[in-house]
Amino acid sequence: LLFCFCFSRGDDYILDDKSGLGRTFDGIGGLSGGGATSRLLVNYAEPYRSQILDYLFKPNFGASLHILKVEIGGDAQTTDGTEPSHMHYENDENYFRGYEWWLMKEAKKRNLNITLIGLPWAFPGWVGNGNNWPYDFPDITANYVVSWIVGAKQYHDLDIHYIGIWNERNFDNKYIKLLRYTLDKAGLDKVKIIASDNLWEPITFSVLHDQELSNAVDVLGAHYPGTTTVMDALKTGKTLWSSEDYSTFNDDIGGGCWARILNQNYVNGRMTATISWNLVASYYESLPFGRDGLMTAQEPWSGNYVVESPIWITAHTTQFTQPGWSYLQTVGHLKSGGSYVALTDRRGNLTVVIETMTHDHSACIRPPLAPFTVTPQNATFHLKGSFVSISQLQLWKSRFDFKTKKPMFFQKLDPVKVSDGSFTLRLDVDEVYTLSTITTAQKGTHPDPPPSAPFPKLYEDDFNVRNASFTEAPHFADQTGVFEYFKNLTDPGPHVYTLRQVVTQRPVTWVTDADQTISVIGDYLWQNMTVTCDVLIETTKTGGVFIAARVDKGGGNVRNTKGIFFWLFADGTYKITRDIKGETVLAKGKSGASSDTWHTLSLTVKGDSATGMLNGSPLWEVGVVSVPKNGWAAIGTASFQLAQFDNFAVAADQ
Ligand code: 147
Ligand code: CA
Repeated sequence: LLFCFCFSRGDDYILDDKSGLGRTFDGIGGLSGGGATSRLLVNYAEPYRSQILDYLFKPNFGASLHILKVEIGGDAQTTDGTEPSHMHYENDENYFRGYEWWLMKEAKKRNLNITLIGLPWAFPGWVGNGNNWPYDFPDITANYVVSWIVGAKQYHDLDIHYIGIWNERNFDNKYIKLLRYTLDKAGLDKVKIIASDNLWEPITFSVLHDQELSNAVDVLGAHYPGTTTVMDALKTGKTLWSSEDYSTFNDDIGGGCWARILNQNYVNGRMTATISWNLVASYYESLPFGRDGLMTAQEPWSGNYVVESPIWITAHTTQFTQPGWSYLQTVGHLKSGGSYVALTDRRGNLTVVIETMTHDHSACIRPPLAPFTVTPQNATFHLKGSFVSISQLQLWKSRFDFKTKKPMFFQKLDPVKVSDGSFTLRLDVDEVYTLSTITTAQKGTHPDPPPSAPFPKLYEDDFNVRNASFTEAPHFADQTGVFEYFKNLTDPGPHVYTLRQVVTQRPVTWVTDADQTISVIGDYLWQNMTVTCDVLIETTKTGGVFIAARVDKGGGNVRNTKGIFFWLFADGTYKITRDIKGETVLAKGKSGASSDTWHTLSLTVKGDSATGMLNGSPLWEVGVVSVPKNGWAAIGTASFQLAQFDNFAVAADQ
């Protein structure tokens, strides 16, 4: 009898607000960019594109995110591509480039209260005045960033709530203070500053030792904090965020990582916001960090997308609490492993989120996860203080099932009856529970999207788009430089609408961009293919462009890209190389080509050989060593120079 009695009760946990509350909750978010992580999303046809956005942002539907953080495009490679700047050149301003404006508006359409954040990874070259450094002329950098915030309001009616410094790179105290001053002067005193989107140190040290800097900084944002902070960060009294986190392959272990850190970033590190890199995996999966998003939408050509487990794990928190709620002081670890957090709106509502993720099913990409054990347990929660008279709580459950691979996510169960102010739960391992007085949560669904399909084997684009909704042509993923739709006002006809590479100076980079520009497209598994494109070199003498096949790298590795590159130069020569650097030359010769006149290039790669044509006539033929075996098609330029492309076509064999 005694045995049964002990067994029915669990370990005891108190949920109480009598001795005050914990920190204010700031929300859960997703990060678009750093870089080009939403590139393919914009090319989805309706209704699929709206469905994806619903799963991300619609309240009481899916992830129902509270925060959207975006990259401020800097024309440079920032992980999975480049994003365009609103100021390519010093005298240039355009607030309609790229897709982050559109994304912010779509997010806000669904959730008027969404918190918006901007952060630069890279800057156009002129911001550094020729140096690969944004702080030599801090006034230029501050004005550049503030222009982006002003443009967001002026052209899109978007209020940016937080602004960052320089992603995972050095900060400069003088610059941060100047940014604060410049914001205030522009009437943007409500825009808060996050610093420094890197580690807890040295920003914490600087804030502790410099009162003026401390006054300028509102939030200490750390990346991949491993759920912990440092004593000095707590000592600053500042709001603490995990301003970039997750970056884990979005299978169920990725979902487990997300479940664990969403709770434990507060339990262990007192962080009141967590932002996922990335929001949605909408970039070619063979680029770096493939599928590291809350869900996957990497096939605009098929319309297929996948709502992955992190979406429903997010819902466990986001649908039951809002920015402005408070954590209770009574949060913590469970006796047999796992954690619980509790939040209140201070008007009687209560939300409890419990996770029991095991070590091996919740490891994130970084940092390494120290061993711990989780075993099944009973947990009894005692409601005290304002919560004492709550009689029932809504109950939602996710169960990762790594054994039978039949997981179940975000399922509504019968409400839990609270008797004598307490309730007991039987917790198995690898589960997530939400208990809440909030009754509005829903597991949203849209009809299944079309089935997955590879990139079409025959693909062409004449770029003849009169009123493009986006500046970039579908499916081209810029890896160095920026390729935009362009209108040639003086062209007699065939090439009025083209695609143009527009970055003319090496940016202040985040990783090492190539010395050439390149945009990739197609299927990474392609081997044999014919790539055809009309090209216009705009730079006399030193100008040059290429088309390429079997292009094997992008992202931070773009400098080391290999493939088969067919180059045409303004000096009347051509070259075939095995690399973007142009070092391994397979053939070269005279072409008779020059700048300012259109040429048609065609490149066919089959097995171990390749052939090329210029203006419809065979120009060269080589036996190519079959490395790389496969890769994307690509276009590009020989340096940061203007050039145009038209009537792109690719025909792949397999
Ligand atoms: C972050 C970047 O901020 C993102 O743009 C994206 O590249 C993401 C991919 O995981 O990572 O950068 C980091 C790169 C390396 C480390 C941490 C963050 N690291 O080695 O600890
Ligand atoms: Ca055209």
